[in-house]
Amino acid sequence: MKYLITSALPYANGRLHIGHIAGAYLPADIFVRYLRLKDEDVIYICGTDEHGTPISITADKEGITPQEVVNRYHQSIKEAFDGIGIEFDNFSGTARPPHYKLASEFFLQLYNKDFIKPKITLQFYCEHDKRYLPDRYVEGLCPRCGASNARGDQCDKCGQIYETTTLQEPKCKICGSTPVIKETKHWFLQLDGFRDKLKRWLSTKDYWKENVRNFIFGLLDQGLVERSITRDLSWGVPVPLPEAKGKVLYVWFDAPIGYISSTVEWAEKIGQPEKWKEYWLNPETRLIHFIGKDNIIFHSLIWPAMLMGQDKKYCLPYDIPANEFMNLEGEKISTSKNWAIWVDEFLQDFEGEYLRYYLAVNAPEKQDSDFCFKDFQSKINTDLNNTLGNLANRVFAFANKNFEGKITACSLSKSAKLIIDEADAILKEIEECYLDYQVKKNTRLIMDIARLGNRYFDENKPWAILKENREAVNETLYVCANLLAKISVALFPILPSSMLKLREMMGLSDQFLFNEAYNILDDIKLTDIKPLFHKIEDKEIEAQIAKLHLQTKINEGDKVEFATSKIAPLKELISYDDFSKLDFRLAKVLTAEKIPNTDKLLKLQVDIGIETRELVAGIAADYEPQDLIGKTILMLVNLEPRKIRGINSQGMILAANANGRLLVLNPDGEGNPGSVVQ
Ligand code: B3M
Ligand code: ZN
Repeated sequence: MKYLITSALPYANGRLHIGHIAGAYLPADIFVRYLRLKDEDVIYICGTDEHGTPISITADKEGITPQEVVNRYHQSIKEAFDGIGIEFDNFSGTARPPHYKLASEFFLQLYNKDFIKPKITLQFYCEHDKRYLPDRYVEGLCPRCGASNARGDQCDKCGQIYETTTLQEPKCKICGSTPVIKETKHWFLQLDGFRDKLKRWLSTKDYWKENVRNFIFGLLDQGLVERSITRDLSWGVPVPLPEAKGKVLYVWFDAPIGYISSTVEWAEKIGQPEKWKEYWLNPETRLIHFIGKDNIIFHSLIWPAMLMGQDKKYCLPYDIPANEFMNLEGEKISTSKNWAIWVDEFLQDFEGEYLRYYLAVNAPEKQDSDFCFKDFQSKINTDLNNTLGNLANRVFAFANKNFEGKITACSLSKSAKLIIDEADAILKEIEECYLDYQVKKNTRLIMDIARLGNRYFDENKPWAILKENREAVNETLYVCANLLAKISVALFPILPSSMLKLREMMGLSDQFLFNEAYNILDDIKLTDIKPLFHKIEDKEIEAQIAKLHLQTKINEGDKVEFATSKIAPLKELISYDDFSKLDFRLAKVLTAEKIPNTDKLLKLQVDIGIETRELVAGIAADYEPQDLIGKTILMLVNLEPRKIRGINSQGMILAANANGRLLVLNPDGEGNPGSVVQ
């Protein structure tokens, strides 16, 4: 059996954050590492997704070429993957010539079979910028769920894709004006032509994850509408038809073809240029796409249809284990608000394996999960240090001190045998979970083995019987060493480099298979014992939380400056009910001081009539503390408190942004603190 594993191709338009890793990359890397331990024939393929409007927009903004944007991010993304041990067999990119060739071939074969048809369509056009506005060049309200900031092609909130011109209240993203609708010619993939084949194929997928199945069957019920697969853009794979000058393939049409072109590149690199066919043109191949939930529709309907319409008999996806999302400190990760943990920055402060462990413990497998720094600290300290690290330390230290680092293989007593059997039973369960993408459960099961070892060590009290029964003590150490060896295999897919270190200390080979975890060890000679993990201190975590709040704050500041040359667009209507929830009051500033090491933040104490409040205000660029003391200002007093720079900020003072300068609002006359603003 051959496995062809892919992870969603990250857009070469930004850095990687933890949400990406948790959703599509770490789960795949773990799965691949497990398969390799089972001696399976597996390749792991990825690359950057180098087309699409956001890349053109970045290039326009920075005055560089899209290719330069791509080169920059391809490199930084690759480094981030290396830093956390995500190891692909090939990491390509979709702006390379062989990919263009293959994407054109895909288009033409579908076109020649009438699965792609042209149509005159209506498209947003900006009179000001004199250009069509594909996808993300336009923003508005989602026609399906009404969410704001919906993009031209897909809504982030409900995940639906739709025809751009159905977007409500559209705005040009370049200049902010309302675009007109104009005619243009585009090519459409006739998904309906694959209806029966798709349905038949999907009906065999009863083993898919429930979240994925539910999503697809919902889509099928809505009907298979034709999808526009070309765009009026200059960056992308040119539509391979003479009458389509100036148009390129839609990024989502060419991107999945990148899975194949990257495999072709891999085959060439290893000097066996035909080898990609053994995977892609083999009906038995288990093609598994690891993706985030927002990519389900493309991988489960459009991409399989594209494959079905080719002359070559490509294999179809065997499974699509899409994950849900990871939030951050209780809020949705947002790159635009800079509410994110960037992998490259995180790696400057913590070991990559700590991130792998926490993202595994907290994997968003069945529902959204939350990255919480305090919980991160607690999982690393409790599981890795106090449980696993402790077992290794105490066994190794004891053996070093009393047995010169030698643990001798011995026949096992009944009770010792029971421990080993229990661990082996857990190992079996771990194997099932790996195959079923249940990494989260596996972290718990592996810690169960470590806990078993700690308990056994405690119960046998080797320190108490050392003098009278060295053989019994050796047996205790030997059993624990066996448990550690099992863990070094079972945890390897999740923490490869720490587990290699553990094996090295125990003199075990770095070439091993999962089945060897069930073997009993020979004599052990410990070498170069070092702690496997170290604790994360409170202050390290506090610094991270403060950094997160500051980066999003600074980002807001940046945005304010950016928006000042124009009047900001009006927000959507709210109800009287919504308004009545806001509790605005007059407040009097009692004290004000700068928050050290920040440019924009002041700490204020204010009197709101019934009590004194402390809060952080981002107005230090425009106000000296002494200018504020004694002033009566307007304040929202029922905003949920938030910790900013270690201060519990309870409320928000109101200020107008006048051309980038913040003006604190005052009442027009005397008023007692606590007076209701209505
Ligand atoms: N570039 C990733 C995303 O939607 C997208 C995946 C393509 S996989 C073929 O964030
Ligand atoms: Zn415009």
